[in-house]
Amino acid sequence: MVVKVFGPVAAACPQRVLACLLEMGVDFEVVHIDLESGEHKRPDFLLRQPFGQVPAIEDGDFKLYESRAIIRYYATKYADKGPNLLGTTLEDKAVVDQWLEVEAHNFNDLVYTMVLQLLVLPRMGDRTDFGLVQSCAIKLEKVLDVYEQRLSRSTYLAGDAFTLADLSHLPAMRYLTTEVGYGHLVRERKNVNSWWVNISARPAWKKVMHLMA
Ligand SMILES: N[C@@H](CCC(=O)N[C@@H](CS)C(=O)NCC(=O)O)C(=O)O
Repeated sequence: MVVKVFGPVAAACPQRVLACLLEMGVDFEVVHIDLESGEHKRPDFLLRQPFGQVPAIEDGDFKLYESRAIIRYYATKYADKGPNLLGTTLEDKAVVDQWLEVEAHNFNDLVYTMVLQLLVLPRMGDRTDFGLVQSCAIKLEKVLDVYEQRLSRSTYLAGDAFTLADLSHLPAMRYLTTEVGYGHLVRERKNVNSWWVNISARPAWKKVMHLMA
Protein backbone atom coordinates (compact mmCIF):
# COMPACT_ATOMS: atom_id res chain seq x y z
CA MET A 1 0.00 0.00 0.00
CA VAL A 2 1.47 3.36 -0.97
CA VAL A 3 1.56 6.30 1.39
CA LYS A 4 -0.99 9.00 0.57
CA VAL A 5 0.26 12.56 0.98
CA PHE A 6 -2.52 15.15 1.15
CA GLY A 7 -1.57 18.61 -0.04
CA PRO A 8 -0.53 20.52 -3.11
CA VAL A 9 2.96 19.65 -4.38
CA ALA A 10 3.66 23.38 -4.72
CA ALA A 11 3.25 24.12 -0.99
CA ALA A 12 6.33 24.16 1.22
CA CYS A 13 5.18 21.90 4.05
CA PRO A 14 4.06 19.00 1.80
CA GLN A 15 7.38 19.37 -0.05
CA ARG A 16 9.23 18.62 3.21
CA VAL A 17 7.37 15.30 3.41
CA LEU A 18 7.84 14.46 -0.28
CA ALA A 19 11.59 15.14 -0.06
CA CYS A 20 11.83 12.75 2.91
CA LEU A 21 9.81 9.98 1.24
CA LEU A 22 11.96 10.27 -1.88
CA GLU A 23 15.19 10.21 0.15
CA MET A 24 13.99 7.09 1.98
CA GLY A 25 12.75 5.37 -1.19
CA VAL A 26 9.14 5.12 0.02
CA ASP A 27 6.38 4.86 -2.60
CA PHE A 28 3.69 7.49 -2.33
CA GLU A 29 0.84 9.14 -4.14
CA VAL A 30 -0.10 12.80 -3.82
CA VAL A 31 -3.76 13.61 -3.18
CA HIS A 32 -4.07 17.21 -4.30
CA ILE A 33 -5.75 19.58 -1.84
CA ASP A 34 -6.73 22.86 -3.43
CA LEU A 35 -5.74 25.68 -1.06
CA GLU A 36 -7.09 28.39 -3.37
CA SER A 37 -10.65 27.06 -3.06
CA GLY A 38 -10.26 26.37 0.67
CA GLU A 39 -10.45 22.58 0.41
CA HIS A 40 -8.18 22.37 3.47
CA LYS A 41 -10.83 24.10 5.61
CA ARG A 42 -13.67 21.72 4.67
CA PRO A 43 -15.05 19.26 7.25
CA ASP A 44 -13.72 16.12 5.51
CA PHE A 45 -10.18 17.52 5.43
CA LEU A 46 -10.45 18.79 9.02
CA LEU A 47 -10.91 15.16 10.04
CA ARG A 48 -7.35 14.59 8.75
CA GLN A 49 -5.83 17.86 9.93
CA PRO A 50 -7.98 19.67 12.52
CA PHE A 51 -6.05 22.95 12.07
CA GLY A 52 -6.93 23.06 8.36
CA GLN A 53 -3.38 22.95 7.06
CA VAL A 54 -1.40 20.70 4.73
CA PRO A 55 0.19 18.17 4.71
CA ALA A 56 -1.37 15.09 6.22
CA ILE A 57 -0.55 11.49 5.43
CA GLU A 58 -2.41 8.19 5.39
CA ASP A 59 -0.38 5.00 5.57
CA GLY A 60 -2.76 2.07 5.74
CA ASP A 61 -4.72 2.63 8.94
CA PHE A 62 -2.21 5.14 10.29
CA LYS A 63 -2.82 8.86 9.84
CA LEU A 64 -0.52 11.72 10.81
CA TYR A 65 -0.17 15.46 10.32
CA GLU A 66 2.59 18.02 11.05
CA SER A 67 5.31 17.80 8.41
CA ARG A 68 8.23 17.52 10.85
CA ALA A 69 6.53 14.72 12.80
CA ILE A 70 5.91 12.96 9.49
CA ILE A 71 9.54 13.18 8.34
CA ARG A 72 10.78 11.93 11.73
CA TYR A 73 8.33 9.04 11.46
CA TYR A 74 9.49 7.93 8.00
CA ALA A 75 13.19 8.46 8.67
CA THR A 76 12.77 6.18 11.71
CA LYS A 77 10.40 3.65 10.14
CA TYR A 78 12.68 3.02 7.15
CA ALA A 79 16.01 3.60 8.91
CA ASP A 80 17.29 0.22 7.71
CA LYS A 81 16.12 0.78 4.12
CA GLY A 82 17.23 4.30 3.23
CA PRO A 83 19.97 6.71 4.26
CA ASN A 84 20.47 7.59 7.92
CA LEU A 85 18.79 11.01 8.25
CA LEU A 86 18.56 10.90 12.05
CA GLY A 87 22.18 10.74 13.23
CA THR A 88 23.89 7.75 14.80
CA THR A 89 24.76 8.38 18.44
CA LEU A 90 22.43 9.86 21.04
CA GLU A 91 24.37 13.11 20.79
CA ASP A 92 24.22 13.16 16.96
CA LYS A 93 20.46 12.69 17.17
CA ALA A 94 20.14 15.49 19.70
CA VAL A 95 22.04 17.85 17.39
CA VAL A 96 19.74 16.91 14.49
CA ASP A 97 16.77 17.71 16.74
CA GLN A 98 18.38 20.98 17.79
CA TRP A 99 18.66 22.14 14.17
CA LEU A 100 15.17 20.92 13.36
CA GLU A 101 13.93 23.18 16.16
CA VAL A 102 16.01 26.08 14.85
CA GLU A 103 14.56 25.50 11.39
CA ALA A 104 10.99 25.48 12.70
CA HIS A 105 11.20 28.40 15.12
CA ASN A 106 14.08 30.69 14.09
CA PHE A 107 14.17 30.25 10.31
CA ASN A 108 10.89 28.99 8.88
CA ASP A 109 8.59 31.41 10.73
CA LEU A 110 10.41 34.40 9.24
CA VAL A 111 10.45 33.05 5.69
CA TYR A 112 6.83 31.93 6.00
CA THR A 113 5.76 35.47 6.97
CA MET A 114 7.70 36.91 4.03
CA VAL A 115 6.09 34.44 1.62
CA LEU A 116 2.66 35.18 3.03
CA GLN A 117 3.14 38.94 2.73
CA LEU A 118 4.87 39.01 -0.66
CA LEU A 119 3.13 36.18 -2.52
CA VAL A 120 -0.03 34.90 -0.86
CA LEU A 121 -1.78 38.07 0.34
CA PRO A 122 -1.41 39.95 -2.98
CA ARG A 123 -2.83 36.90 -4.78
CA MET A 124 -5.88 37.14 -2.49
CA GLY A 125 -6.24 40.86 -3.18
CA ASP A 126 -4.78 41.93 0.19
CA ARG A 127 -2.01 44.45 0.78
CA THR A 128 1.57 43.54 1.63
CA ASP A 129 2.93 44.94 4.88
CA PHE A 130 6.40 45.89 3.58
CA GLY A 131 7.47 47.03 7.06
CA LEU A 132 6.83 43.54 8.39
CA VAL A 133 8.70 41.98 5.45
CA GLN A 134 11.67 44.25 6.13
CA SER A 135 11.72 43.44 9.83
CA CYS A 136 11.63 39.69 9.01
CA ALA A 137 14.52 40.15 6.56
CA ILE A 138 16.61 41.92 9.22
CA LYS A 139 15.91 39.15 11.75
CA LEU A 140 16.65 36.52 9.09
CA GLU A 141 20.07 38.06 8.39
CA LYS A 142 20.99 37.49 12.04
CA VAL A 143 19.73 33.90 11.89
CA LEU A 144 21.69 33.23 8.71
CA ASP A 145 24.81 34.69 10.32
CA VAL A 146 24.54 31.92 12.92
CA TYR A 147 24.15 29.37 10.09
CA GLU A 148 27.18 30.85 8.34
CA GLN A 149 29.32 30.28 11.43
CA ARG A 150 28.00 26.79 11.97
CA LEU A 151 28.56 25.84 8.32
CA SER A 152 32.14 27.11 8.48
CA ARG A 153 32.79 24.15 10.81
CA SER A 154 30.76 21.37 9.17
CA THR A 155 29.39 20.60 5.71
CA TYR A 156 25.87 20.05 7.04
CA LEU A 157 23.99 21.60 9.93
CA ALA A 158 24.22 18.61 12.24
CA GLY A 159 27.72 17.54 11.21
CA ASP A 160 29.34 15.82 8.27
CA ALA A 161 26.27 13.98 6.99
CA PHE A 162 23.03 15.15 5.40
CA THR A 163 20.15 14.72 7.87
CA LEU A 164 16.56 15.78 8.45
CA ALA A 165 17.97 19.05 9.82
CA ASP A 166 19.12 19.99 6.32
CA LEU A 167 16.19 18.40 4.50
CA SER A 168 13.68 20.36 6.54
CA HIS A 169 15.14 23.63 5.25
CA LEU A 170 14.75 22.81 1.56
CA PRO A 171 11.22 24.18 0.92
CA ALA A 172 11.64 27.54 2.66
CA MET A 173 15.16 27.97 1.27
CA ARG A 174 13.71 27.53 -2.21
CA TYR A 175 11.07 30.18 -1.53
CA LEU A 176 13.69 32.52 -0.13
CA THR A 177 16.13 32.11 -3.01
CA THR A 178 13.77 31.88 -5.97
CA GLU A 179 10.31 33.24 -5.15
CA VAL A 180 10.49 36.25 -2.84
CA GLY A 181 13.57 38.01 -4.18
CA TYR A 182 15.75 37.60 -1.09
CA GLY A 183 18.30 35.19 -2.61
CA HIS A 184 21.07 37.67 -1.84
CA LEU A 185 20.72 36.84 1.88
CA VAL A 186 21.96 33.36 0.94
CA ARG A 187 24.43 34.30 -1.82
CA GLU A 188 26.17 36.84 0.42
CA ARG A 189 27.07 34.09 2.90
CA LYS A 190 29.69 31.80 1.40
CA ASN A 191 29.06 28.76 3.59
CA VAL A 192 25.29 29.06 3.59
CA ASN A 193 25.38 29.41 -0.19
CA SER A 194 27.60 26.30 -0.67
CA TRP A 195 25.33 24.36 1.68
CA TRP A 196 22.23 25.41 -0.27
CA VAL A 197 23.84 24.58 -3.64
CA ASN A 198 24.82 21.19 -2.23
CA ILE A 199 21.52 20.17 -0.58
CA SER A 200 19.32 21.49 -3.40
CA ALA A 201 21.26 19.32 -5.89
CA ARG A 202 20.18 16.11 -4.16
CA PRO A 203 18.25 13.81 -6.53
CA ALA A 204 15.32 13.55 -4.10
CA TRP A 205 14.86 17.34 -4.02
CA LYS A 206 15.22 17.52 -7.81
CA LYS A 207 12.40 14.98 -8.06
CA VAL A 208 10.23 17.17 -5.82
CA MET A 209 10.94 20.09 -8.16
CA HIS A 210 10.07 17.88 -11.12
CA LEU A 211 6.72 16.90 -9.50
CA MET A 212 6.02 20.60 -9.01
CA ALA A 213 6.71 21.54 -12.64
N1 LIG B 1 3.33 23.06 11.30
C1 LIG B 1 2.57 22.64 10.14
C2 LIG B 1 2.35 23.88 9.27
C3 LIG B 1 1.50 23.54 8.09
C4 LIG B 1 1.31 24.77 7.21
O1 LIG B 1 1.55 25.92 7.61
N2 LIG B 1 0.87 24.49 5.98
C5 LIG B 1 0.61 25.56 5.05
C6 LIG B 1 1.20 25.25 3.68
S1 LIG B 1 2.95 25.20 3.77
C7 LIG B 1 -0.90 25.69 4.90
O2 LIG B 1 -1.63 24.70 5.00
N3 LIG B 1 -1.35 26.92 4.67
C8 LIG B 1 -2.74 27.19 4.52
C9 LIG B 1 -3.37 27.69 5.78
O3 LIG B 1 -2.71 27.77 6.84
O4 LIG B 1 -4.56 28.01 5.73
C10 LIG B 1 3.34 21.55 9.38
O5 LIG B 1 4.57 21.64 9.35
O6 LIG B 1 2.72 20.62 8.85
